[in-house]
Amino acid sequence: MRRAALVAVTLVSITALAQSRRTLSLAGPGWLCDGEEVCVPHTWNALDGADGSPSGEPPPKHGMSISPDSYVRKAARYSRRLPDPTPGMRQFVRFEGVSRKAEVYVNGRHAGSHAGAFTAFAVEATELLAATDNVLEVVADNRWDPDLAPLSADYTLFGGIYRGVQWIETPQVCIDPITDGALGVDLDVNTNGTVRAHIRVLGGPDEERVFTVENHELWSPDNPKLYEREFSIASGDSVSVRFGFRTVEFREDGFYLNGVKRRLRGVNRHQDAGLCGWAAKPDDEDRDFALIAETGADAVRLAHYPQSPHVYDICDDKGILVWSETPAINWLSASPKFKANLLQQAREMVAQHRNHPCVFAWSLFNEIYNDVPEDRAKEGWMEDILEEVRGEIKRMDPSRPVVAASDRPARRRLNDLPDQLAFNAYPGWYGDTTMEQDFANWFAASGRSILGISEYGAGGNPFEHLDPLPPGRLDPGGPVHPEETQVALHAADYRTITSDDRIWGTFVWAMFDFAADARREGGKNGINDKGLVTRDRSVRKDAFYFYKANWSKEHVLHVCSQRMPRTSGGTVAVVGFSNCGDVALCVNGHLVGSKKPDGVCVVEWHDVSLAKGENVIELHANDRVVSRRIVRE
Ligand code: ADA
Repeated sequence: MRRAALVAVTLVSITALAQSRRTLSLAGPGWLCDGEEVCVPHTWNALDGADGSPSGEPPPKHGMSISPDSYVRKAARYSRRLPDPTPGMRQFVRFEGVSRKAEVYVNGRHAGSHAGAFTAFAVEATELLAATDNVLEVVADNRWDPDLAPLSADYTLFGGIYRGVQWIETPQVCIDPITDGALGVDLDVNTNGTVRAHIRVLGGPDEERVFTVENHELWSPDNPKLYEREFSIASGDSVSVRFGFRTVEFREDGFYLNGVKRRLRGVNRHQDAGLCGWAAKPDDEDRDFALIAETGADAVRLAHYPQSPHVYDICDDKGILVWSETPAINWLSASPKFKANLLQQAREMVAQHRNHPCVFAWSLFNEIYNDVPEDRAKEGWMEDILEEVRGEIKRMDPSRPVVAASDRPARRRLNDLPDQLAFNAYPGWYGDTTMEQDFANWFAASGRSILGISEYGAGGNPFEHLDPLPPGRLDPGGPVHPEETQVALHAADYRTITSDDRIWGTFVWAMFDFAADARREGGKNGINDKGLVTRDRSVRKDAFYFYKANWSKEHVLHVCSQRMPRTSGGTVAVVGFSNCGDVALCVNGHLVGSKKPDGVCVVEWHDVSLAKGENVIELHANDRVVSRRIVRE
């Protein structure tokens, strides 16, 4: 009898040993959402999240209220069949992102919950499964919740199971897929070639591994060298992790990567990927980062929250440095539950993305300025919350600097929290200052020797044009956002930026137009149109070519206002960008003149005479590169 029992135990453990981890994607068809067949990733706001149709629905109680938005906020029930479990294995379901809260059920029994739209989480289903015909249900809820970050923002909070979902089967003793939604292996990578791995184990003690990679190369934008290692434990379970060797550091005079000073040339990206909203597929994200790489940018700010795991992988692959941000934006709440939620989301961000060499900094907040009336009297409470969040990030990852994006130079205690501070500024768009004046103000107020610019830019509708531009500032909330204004403000800002060595990095607001359902401006409701590329990714605006000319190694010659059909008054302004040396302007085949681009690759001619009817305006450089626009007078 005893012998029989021993054999049985041995057999079970041999079976477990023989069975390694099995991961299946649950994305694609096979899902119902409130009874309708859908494909996951899915959002129910793909159509209404950026249509800007006013509904008269009041804004959420403490939400930012540019004007009422009108996209559906609800709790929706998703369901699908699960694969049959393999006997003797443990089963988990991992969600890369459910907006904004999730309750998960297996065969009608509660399996877990998660609050926060931007980080992954996993639930264990093992004990809830039958041999076959198992049903997964997820209630996804994008309604406003006073205890859930963010409390306010201008971007649309699309609802749904909007990222990938995986079914994971492991041996009984397994690498922990639950804690903080991370993969269970934390690496400390040293540029001397040594890697320390901490493996979290469910059903057994955690394990440590130390190994050395000989003759390793450093990871950088110029050489995004990655290594991959599989970590196995005795039960047979294993997880593969990619990593890279690099150092990031801020000194008195700027940012250093691998000991070499580098001024970051960055853009901001929201995860809204055009017509699918937040329900982006890997191909959508590949396309976005191909466009970002085309500009020559070497950095991206993932505004204003952690984005999908694939995004971090792309940035590792392409050598794009990542500013990764918590969802603390605009409003905080003094409620303990809110603080707990923000801490949890910050913890998950660090735990899930810490192994990526692309991440150069964790960002603590964006534009914290407001308090709910009942909290207003409590002095310093927002700073207290953020100080705790900062402490948690530092405890988990002392190797990376903490940054933040401020728009309040006077809030010294808030601005002192991050290791490195950056400002959001819209000179000439929202304010009447110049970038020089903003710099003077920020440096004086912060007492810092270096600063970043986390946002700058202007609205630009590529189908709205003005020549000449009216004097003074346009109404940013008004119906006209001419493409020419966007170009003029970017060029002016960038001239100032490049002439000041104290700026460690800059991030254009934004790479792509994005859903902001409450906005009614710029001739197209429901979007924030400060992108360099339209929301559907079909039009690279003129400002895109401004950065491409400045940053890319490719030859760029671009004449602006190509979509301006006509003008009047007998003359036109011609603005172009060139990184190919002198530029000649020809109108209807006649040479008007030749110019050297200025320090930010701009050439411009004012009051260029036109003939009646159609005029062909060409820029020439190096005999061969020509850019052309046609305008009717
Ligand atoms: C702020 C905010 C961004 C963006 C921007 C704008 O700076 O941080 O989220 O919305 O304003 O376009 O107005």
